[in-house]
Amino acid sequence: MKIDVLPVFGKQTDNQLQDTTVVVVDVLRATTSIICALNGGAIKVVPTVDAGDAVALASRLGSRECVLGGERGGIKISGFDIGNSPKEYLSRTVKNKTVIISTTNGTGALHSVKSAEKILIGAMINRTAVAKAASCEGHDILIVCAGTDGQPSADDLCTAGAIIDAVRGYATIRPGDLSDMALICEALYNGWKEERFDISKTFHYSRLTGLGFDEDVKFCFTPDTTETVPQYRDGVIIK
Ligand code: 3SL
Ligand code: MG
Repeated sequence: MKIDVLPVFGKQTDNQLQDTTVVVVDVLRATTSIICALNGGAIKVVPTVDAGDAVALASRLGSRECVLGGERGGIKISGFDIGNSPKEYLSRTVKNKTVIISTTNGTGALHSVKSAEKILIGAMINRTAVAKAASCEGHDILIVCAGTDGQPSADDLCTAGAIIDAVRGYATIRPGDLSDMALICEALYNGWKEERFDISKTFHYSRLTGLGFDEDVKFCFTPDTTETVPQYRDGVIIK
């Protein structure tokens, strides 16, 4: 089983998405929040790239049916019900509702791979569960990272490494199966786990703590707190 990591979405070829299980990662914070929405009882999550599309869909469905969530630059979009804190998505607000979410990078990453047959939602909180689900598919795995504003983001790369490390428990990985980027991500994860690499100094992580989201980043970087592995299909994310 070959494993590759795309450090920033958007550069994959259609070939790379064929016969491949795709895992989309935006650990800070979109994919973590999406997992939380489904754990919080949301019926489904609809990701949109454009905030205006999210608003239009929400007004079609009506406020009884849906919750409108999202951020730009980490801050809740004006007029939206909630921002992008995972804990907002675990709250009663989302129970039995359709969650419509638009975020700076994460929802773009999801849209960029929508032609793939199997798309799983990955984060640190479900790293072992998503690794197991991806391994069980028996195809090669491509981890697509959201990145931050078009640049690779250490938080996503570290999470990709955490997922690859967990895949080792479910599949045989032979020499040459991991791409250089996959090996780099795994090394980064091991550095973080062994406290040699301080993730809190990296750009997006420290931007979020600067905005007061210390609890969020701690939550997002606590491994294996859930077994939920959402799937993205036909524009909708379900458990
Ligand atoms: O980029 C995204 O999609 C967001 O998850 C970014 S933030 O963590 O909410 O700032
Ligand atoms: Mg991110």
